[in-house]
Amino acid sequence: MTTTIDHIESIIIDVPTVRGHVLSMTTMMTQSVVLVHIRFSDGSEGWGEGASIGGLSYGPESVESIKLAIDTYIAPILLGKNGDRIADASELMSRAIKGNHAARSAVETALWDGLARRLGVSVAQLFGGRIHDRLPVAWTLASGNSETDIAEAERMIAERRHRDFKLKIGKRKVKDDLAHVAAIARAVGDRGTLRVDVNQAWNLTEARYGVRGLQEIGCVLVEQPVPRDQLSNLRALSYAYEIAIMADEVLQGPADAMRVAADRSADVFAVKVCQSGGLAPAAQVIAIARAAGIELYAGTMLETGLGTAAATQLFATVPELQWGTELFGPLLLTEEILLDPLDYADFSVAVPKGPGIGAEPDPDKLNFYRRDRPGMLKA
Ligand code: MUC
Ligand code: MG
Repeated sequence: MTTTIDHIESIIIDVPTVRGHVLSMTTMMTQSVVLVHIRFSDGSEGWGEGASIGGLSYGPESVESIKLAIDTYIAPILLGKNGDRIADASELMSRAIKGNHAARSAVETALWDGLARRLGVSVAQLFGGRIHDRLPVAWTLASGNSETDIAEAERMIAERRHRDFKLKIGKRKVKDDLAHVAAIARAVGDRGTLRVDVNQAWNLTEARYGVRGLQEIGCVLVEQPVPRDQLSNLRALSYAYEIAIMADEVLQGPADAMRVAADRSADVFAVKVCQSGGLAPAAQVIAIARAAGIELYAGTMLETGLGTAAATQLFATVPELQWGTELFGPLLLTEEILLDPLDYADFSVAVPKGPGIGAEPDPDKLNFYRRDRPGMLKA
């Protein structure tokens, strides 16, 4: 009997962060995400998540637009369709909906979760089977203050939670950012590695000065130093310096991955499930990188444990993640929303065993944090 997609619900939740997360384009005090719940005709269920960062300051999608795309455009074309035929559903979505990768990704993930649960296997199993049981996890230092960041790094190293640190820079003058990175580099020494994410904030002149300075400090990688539409500037930096240049915002799925790989405009890809348009498109981005000899890093849109669990399922199947992962999203939030939280220890996260993505939300937490919580609308 065919298992059809019977019901698709999208829920915006807003969860406070453990501290202000200062990025070049905004400061986050809360992370908002969209959770997608699909019910199938045989009674099975699937969960997915779509996220953005700082409203519309990071990219073209916000949680409000993700929800609207799902409710108004995606759900109507998928309801009644065969839930086991994810390739078909994905093709329907990409023909009817341009862009909106996080929205499509949230639904696609819920379809994979549902299918894997029905088969009694993990999503990793559907992507070829896990190679890794645990994945290394970096942490982002982004309090906006060097001393606070150093204290945070010390704590993370002492707790054996993280030893690879990504510093968010690009908001201050380049020379002030270099002083900030140098202070943290001196404190961390060879107990960890430092990378920076500029979130597109530099022009080419700033980037040349900044990347050279970062290289001299001993920082090992610079993420998306220039705007996403300036591919030739990204390429100029990749060829001019030894320090690794990583593409993030420029990678909005396999077609972009192909463009960046074609003339090797970056040394490393930050692969994000949401930004790629789903687990299968992210797998294609990974395949393009591997074919081009571009190194890999599992990026995050600061998803809750749900989206993070889904991402671990895919990245567990990748032979080599040369730069590890930053799948720390749930740790940035004041509250864990999963029934069974992800296991972070020994500088790594365990890939949940499944079935499905191996995670589901705690209904009480969901009810508490949902934006449309009864009583909240009238307040
Ligand atoms: C980004 O641009 O990579 C990932 C980690 C973090 O702290 O922010 C995000 C966004
Ligand atoms: Mg980034």
